[in-house]
Amino acid sequence: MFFGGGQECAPLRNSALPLDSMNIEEKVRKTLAELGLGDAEAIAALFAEVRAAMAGERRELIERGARDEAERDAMAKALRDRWLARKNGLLAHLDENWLKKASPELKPAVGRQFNELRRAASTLEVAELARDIPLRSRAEARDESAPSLPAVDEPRPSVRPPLKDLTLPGYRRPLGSLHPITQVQREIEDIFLGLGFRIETGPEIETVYYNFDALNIPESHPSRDDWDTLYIDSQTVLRTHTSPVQIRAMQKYGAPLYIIIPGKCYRRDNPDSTHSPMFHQVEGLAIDADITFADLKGALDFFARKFFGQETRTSFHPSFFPFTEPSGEVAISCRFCRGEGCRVCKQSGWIEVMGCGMVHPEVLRHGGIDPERYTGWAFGLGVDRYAMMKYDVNDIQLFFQSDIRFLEQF
Ligand code: FA5
Repeated sequence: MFFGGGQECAPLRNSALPLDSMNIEEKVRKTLAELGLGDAEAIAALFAEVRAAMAGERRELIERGARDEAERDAMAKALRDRWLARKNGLLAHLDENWLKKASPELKPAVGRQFNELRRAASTLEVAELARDIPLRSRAEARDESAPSLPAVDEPRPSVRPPLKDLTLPGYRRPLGSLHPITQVQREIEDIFLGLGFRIETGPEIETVYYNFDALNIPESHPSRDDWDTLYIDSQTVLRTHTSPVQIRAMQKYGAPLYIIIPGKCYRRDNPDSTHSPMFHQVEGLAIDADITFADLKGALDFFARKFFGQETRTSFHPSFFPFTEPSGEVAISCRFCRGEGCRVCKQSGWIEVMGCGMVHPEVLRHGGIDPERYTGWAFGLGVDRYAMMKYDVNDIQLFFQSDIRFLEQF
């Protein structure tokens, strides 16, 4: 056999052997009293010896490897049985002679040690051993017949890894940083948190009802087209915007309500320098008694100055969204030419930064809020485009390519 003793425990021939000259098989067949061990320290040392023997035999098997799966499974079973077989395994003898026959004072200490040993012995289960014993390569297996190599059952010189120098310094793990999109998202959130808004989130896999119908987007609207939207089935989509969370939050909390909704959105947009099929939005929603378009303008002007700088001017243009009435687009004065006109703002002096409007009464109704009592405003912006403006990045794709040379700049 390749490890210390046979599969069966060798019968003990000489009961008067001194402790040092006995092997494990002999020791487990005697009681602790017969071994002359009467204190917890000596018992701990004895168990440590057993654990070391067990680990050594396991290591030997792994270093040796197996020619093929059949040999590997046989090796694993043999070692397992030697230690764990119910009838004649080493642990069974140990239980019988050391634990069961221990004196009442020593029993707790022996029990603790025995449990620890049993835990360690779980690494001798066949499946675990078979996983760890490597199969030698086919080429090596073919060469085994060559006279220069030791025969399978002959012990091979074991190759042990060099001892570690514990005084060497550890590996330094460089600290990472937040992704630029996350940084920008948090910056936007912070501004609105400071105004008393709270953060709300919703599912990215959304029903057609919340993504479209409840937002007053009719069946005939082009955004519902297969061409624009990623459908999971006829009633389920990857949300195309964060607006469905407006309805979910109205239904959950009622009015008054002041929330911002950050999150991922998905559209069937071909990737280019300003479009990605997955992108990020932050939605804002304020509902209360007597909310007017003046509140919307004031809040978004404050936000733009905070985010883009105090010198920033805002401009509101009419637009259309089915879920707001009236609807608008917000533009900010171009940061690069300060409104003079340049390549970035296409000579207009303005850059569009979000869609907004007063929440449509029909949408309030879908959210369970009485439009006669409450009014509200909402906006939606693209976080990725904000990050492009803030960091002067000219291609949105760079954010999603996980190129460390790009990301470590933020
Ligand atoms: C909307 O999605 C509306 N839900 C916004 C809204 C909310 C209006 C509340 C009124 C009230 P729009 O389709 O324009 O609107 O998208 C908003 C922003 O998302 C765009 O301005 C743009 O910055 C960003 N965006 C849209 N598609 C993409 C894309 N494929 N890649 C990157 N960003 C995108």
